[in-house]
Amino acid sequence: MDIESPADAGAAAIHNPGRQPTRRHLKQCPQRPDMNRLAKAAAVVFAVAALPYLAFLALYGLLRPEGSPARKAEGAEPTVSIVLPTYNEGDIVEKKLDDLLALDYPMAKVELVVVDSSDDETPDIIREYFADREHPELNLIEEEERRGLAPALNDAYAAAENEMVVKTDCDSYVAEDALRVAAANLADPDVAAVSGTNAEVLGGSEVEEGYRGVQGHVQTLESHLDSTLIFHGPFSAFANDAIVPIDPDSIADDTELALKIRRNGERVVFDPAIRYQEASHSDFRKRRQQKDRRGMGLIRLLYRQRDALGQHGLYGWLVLPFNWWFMIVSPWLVALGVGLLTGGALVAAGPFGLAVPAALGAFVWMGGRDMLGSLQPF
Ligand SMILES: Nc1nc2c(ncn2[C@@H]2O[C@H](COP(=O)(O)OP(=O)(O)O)[C@@H](O)[C@H]2O)c(=O)[nH]1
Ligand SMILES: [Mg+2]
Repeated sequence: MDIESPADAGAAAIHNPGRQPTRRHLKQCPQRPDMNRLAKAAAVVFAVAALPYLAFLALYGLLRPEGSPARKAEGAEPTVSIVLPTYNEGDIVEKKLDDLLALDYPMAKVELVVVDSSDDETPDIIREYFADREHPELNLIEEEERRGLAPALNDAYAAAENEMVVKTDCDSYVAEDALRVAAANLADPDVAAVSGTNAEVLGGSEVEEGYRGVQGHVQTLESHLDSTLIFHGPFSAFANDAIVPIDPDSIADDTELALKIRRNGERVVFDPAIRYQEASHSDFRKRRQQKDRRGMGLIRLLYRQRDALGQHGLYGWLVLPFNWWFMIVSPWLVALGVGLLTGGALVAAGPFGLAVPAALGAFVWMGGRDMLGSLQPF
């Protein structure tokens, strides 16, 4: 962009009273190199940040993956251990038990392993609920004191005796056919773990198989390439003989277990036909804290398991690098790009240049409050 200096403007006005810039004048005008360079650098940084996403999109278009990649065996009916960790869930645990007992599965083949660290009436409610029930069998592990979710889960997994182990959170509800669909996936000898999708409606045939969200598409593609990374707290199913202990301080417990199983050589996949509903905090601040904690847990897990990069086939060559890019690298690149763009805008427009970070701040603020409509996935 050509901008004249005051001295140039004076000279041009003398030779060219109509103040039309001459060709010579245009050529000689000094540039504002800083702004140009900053804007160009920002464009390059944004383009680099976007590249892996575009590559992933292209791969998706090429492969058009649908559903689970497992060779599913409909009718598979292994014995099942449902693992339910509870911490002060007195208000909702009964509804959760109702939900589990309503699952379409022979309850004689199911045991429920509850690991409880509560100091409220949760364990009493559970004991009373099962007092006159024969099935499913209850194994209630009561912790003396709360040590955190990961050690509690390790104990519950060690106690689980059946072939398929399903981990579920107390504040979530699972579609009636979820155990059957999970069992069909695990019947594939190459697959040792499967997770599902957060669905708007449970149990209705009006719900399509496919999950419309971006994450569902990404996890479907990852699974078809090899295995997916993220496993979800409301429903994750594992082959019992594939389970290994997770780090006692793990925050991303379900994902960590799946990742370790993949590292041991078996596939861990996503099936959009497994549906659950997760209650989210109505309080914005709590929801934000929950998302931040989960995000930090995943980032820490990726970092701790960084030696898996480049190992284990396409999982270590594509899936893990993509998640590194998504969660760790590209956010910093975007921040750098915004910084450069803001610098350029400040040079060009003075204080008005602050409109750039202000617009981005508003976008992030609205995104945090689910106010972006169809732009929300961004
Ligand atoms: N046994 C046990 N269960 C826990 C502990 N902390 C959380 N939970 C349970 O783990 C599940 C997931 O916890 P939640 O607070 O919903 O995690 P979030 O969904 O990630 O915010 C719930 O069923 C909790 O009751 C703990 O320290 N010990
Ligand atoms: Mg929860």
